[in-house]
Amino acid sequence: MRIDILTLLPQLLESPFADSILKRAIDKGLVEVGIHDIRNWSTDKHKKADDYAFGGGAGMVMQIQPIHDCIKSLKSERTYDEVIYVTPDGETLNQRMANELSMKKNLIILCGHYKGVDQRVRDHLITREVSIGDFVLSGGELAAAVIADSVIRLLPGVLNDETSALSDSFQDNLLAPPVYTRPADYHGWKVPDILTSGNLRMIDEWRLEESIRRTRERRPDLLSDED
Ligand code: 6GU
Repeated sequence: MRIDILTLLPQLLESPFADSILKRAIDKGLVEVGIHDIRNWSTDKHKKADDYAFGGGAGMVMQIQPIHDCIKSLKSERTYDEVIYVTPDGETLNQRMANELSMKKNLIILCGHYKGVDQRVRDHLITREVSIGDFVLSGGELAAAVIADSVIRLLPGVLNDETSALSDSFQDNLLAPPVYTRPADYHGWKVPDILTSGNLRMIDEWRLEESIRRTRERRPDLLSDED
C-alpha cells in the first residue's frame, strides 16, 4: 500500500511515522508514506497556497491550483483508489472504514486547514470525506495521522501474532477485555485467579465474558449496531 498525504504543515506529520509500529511497517516495505508540502506546488511567486474567501468572512481558504497540480503529479505515477479529504463534516471514521481502506492499494489524504478548502477541490478531486469524530481540530494533520495509523496496522505483516489486530476492541464489535502483567499481587491488588490458573479454555471464556460485560456497560450501542 502507498499513502500520500498533502499538507501545509509537513513537519506535523513526521513523528507519527518515525517510531514504533508505523516506522517498522515502512522499514519492512509493507507501506510507503509520502508527505507532500502543498506550498511547493504553488505557482505563486511567494508560494502562497491560500487566499481570502469570495464574498468575505473570516478565515483563509486553501486554493485549488497547488492541490490540483500535486494530485495530478501523483496520479501520473500510479492510480489511486481514494482521494480522501479530512474534515470535521466528513463521514466518521470507524473500524469498518479502517478495514475497508486497508484493502486499497493507493490512497491520497488531503489535510484541510484554515476555514477549509475551495469547494471545487471537494467537488472535482475528492472521492471521500472523513472525520475522526465530533470535535474540531486546528487542522487535518492529526486526523490524517490517525486515519493512516488505523489503516496501516491492519496491513498483513505489520502486527505479529501477539499484537494481532484480531483481538482489538471493535474488531468484532466488542471492547477488548482487561489485561494484567506481573506482579500478580501488587500491595494487595490482585490479578484475577483465572488468569494465573493455566486453564486456557477457561481464560478464553473469561475474556469473552469480560468483553461482553465491558461493552454492555460502556458501549451498549455497539451490541445493537450493525457496524
Ligand atoms: Cl478530519 N479535521 C479537523 N480539522 N477537525 C476534525 C477532524 C478533521 N475530525 C474531527 N475533527
